[in-house]
Amino acid sequence: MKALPADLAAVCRRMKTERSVGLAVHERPDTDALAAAAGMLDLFAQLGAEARLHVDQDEHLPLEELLLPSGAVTRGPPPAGRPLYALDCGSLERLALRLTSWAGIVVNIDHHHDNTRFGDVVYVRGEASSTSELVCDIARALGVRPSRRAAQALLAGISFDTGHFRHDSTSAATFETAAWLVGLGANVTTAFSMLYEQGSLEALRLWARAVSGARLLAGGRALVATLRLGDYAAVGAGEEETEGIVDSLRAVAGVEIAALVKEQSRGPRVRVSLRSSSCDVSAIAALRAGGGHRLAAGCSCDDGPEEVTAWLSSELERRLSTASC
Ligand SMILES: [Mn+2]
Repeated sequence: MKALPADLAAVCRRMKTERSVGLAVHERPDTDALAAAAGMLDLFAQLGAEARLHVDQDEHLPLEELLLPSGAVTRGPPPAGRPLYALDCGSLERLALRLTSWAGIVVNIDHHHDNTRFGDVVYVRGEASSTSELVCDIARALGVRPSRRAAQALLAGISFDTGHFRHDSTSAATFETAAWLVGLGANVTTAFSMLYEQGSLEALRLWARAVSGARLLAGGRALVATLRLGDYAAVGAGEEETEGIVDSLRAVAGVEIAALVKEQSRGPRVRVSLRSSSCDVSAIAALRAGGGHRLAAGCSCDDGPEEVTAWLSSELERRLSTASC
């Protein structure tokens, strides 16, 4: 048998000794983060350890009932000193828990290339499709087969982070992992429907408003749309119903960078989502203290939507006027 990579072996060793752990995910957790948590909850249950997912009081957990077993979430931090498993989170400051340090052991399992490598045990693979895929690697290394329910969640996590197996992070290993999950009872159609076919008519109308107002920049190499509070109100959509809009903009022929500027009524005044087919947009997000992946990143700030759109437009014009971005 091939020897396990040292970092993967270290995570497995640590997990086998646990009796009671806390899991945590990044703020505003997405399907991959929650699916990774669902997978880890299942692995710990099978290892005979008690595990719970801890998030702040006000965090919204999308698809919670579908992804997570009931009663698995605690609002607030774990008891002091308990091992904390951070999932799909680039830094300790971005956790969906107000912690800046943790007295207990921290285990960092993630696939963000800009992960700060925080924690005592670090299993980070910047090239992996998703944290859900990494949890599957851990399961196989442990010799544990996820339950059918956990397998379904993990498949959804991989589907979400790869845009259903189309982003460039989708590797042969990703397909092998998906095949393994299907073998454990997960269903691809169920995953697709859960993630991509539950939109509301209001969300579709919001998409139409964003698309119709989008502006081409840099000779057609960038496309930027802005949603203001009045846009959500006009169609009756929620502020979170913007999933997929920026990807549609990016899919236009010739567009190398797409951006969606979203005004918000709570939290930071504006959030920006960036997508690219070739350029490192995490570098643009970093200019406003954001981050993410090379081809999919985001940032937020308290300036108004017009100011942010103007700043972003000139930044994109400047970057795309040079030969490479
Ligand atoms: Mn992820």
